[in-house]
Amino acid sequence: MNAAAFSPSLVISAAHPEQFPAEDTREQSLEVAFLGRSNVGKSSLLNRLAGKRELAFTSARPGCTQTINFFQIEEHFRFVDLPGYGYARVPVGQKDEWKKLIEAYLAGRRSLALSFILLDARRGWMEKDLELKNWLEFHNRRFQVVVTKVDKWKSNNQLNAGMAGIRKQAPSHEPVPFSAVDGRGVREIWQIISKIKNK
Ligand SMILES: Nc1nc2c(ncn2[C@@H]2O[C@H](COP(=O)(O)OP(=O)(O)OP(=O)(O)O)[C@@H](O)[C@H]2O)c(=O)[nH]1
Ligand SMILES: [Mg+2]
Repeated sequence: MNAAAFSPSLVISAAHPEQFPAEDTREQSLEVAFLGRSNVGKSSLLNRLAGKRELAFTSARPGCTQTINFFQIEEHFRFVDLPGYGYARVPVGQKDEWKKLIEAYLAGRRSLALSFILLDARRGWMEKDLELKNWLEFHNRRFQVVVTKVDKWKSNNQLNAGMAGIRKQAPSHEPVPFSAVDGRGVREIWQIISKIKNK
């Protein structure tokens, strides 16, 4: 089928691993996941890349995405929006549920080809982000670091200093600066995705 015939759409909002869409073992089915702290801008990045403003729900209130949402982007290619971590106001029991759900996805999903770890420009690497990075490395999962909300840096000097600070904390992972407000970084991020798609 012609990829152009596709309009990005929600496949399912999964609250339990049994609800994850079946993995197609015949076709080369690929998934790209968006990971990071609550409110970092995962759903906004996904929408920008998909070119559809309200595909995934976004909110100024942290804890907006509470399920794992699978979006079909092309015939054998999906974006996967996950709940954020590190949101203090979620009840402890709920936090454990999310952690189990996210880990079930990240550990077991064969079609997961690439994850984005998102860092807020104003915060950089935080403890939970480093934990996630170590976890992905341990499980041999490919990932790319994206710094979100770089429009909050008002000058090139601020941008350069901010990016340098983030680079210093994890020198082996070159981050891509991104803004959902002005679209900076979209092309670079699509280039990274294209590499895994065309492999
Ligand atoms: N200035 C600015 N604001 C952004 C950017 N990206 C997201 N936001 C805002 O940040 C808030 C959170 O964005 P979401 O995309 O919902 O964040 P999320 O990581 O999906 O959050 P959870 O689903 O709660 O984990 C919203 O108010 C967005 O409008 C950006 O690049 N720049
Ligand atoms: Mg979200």
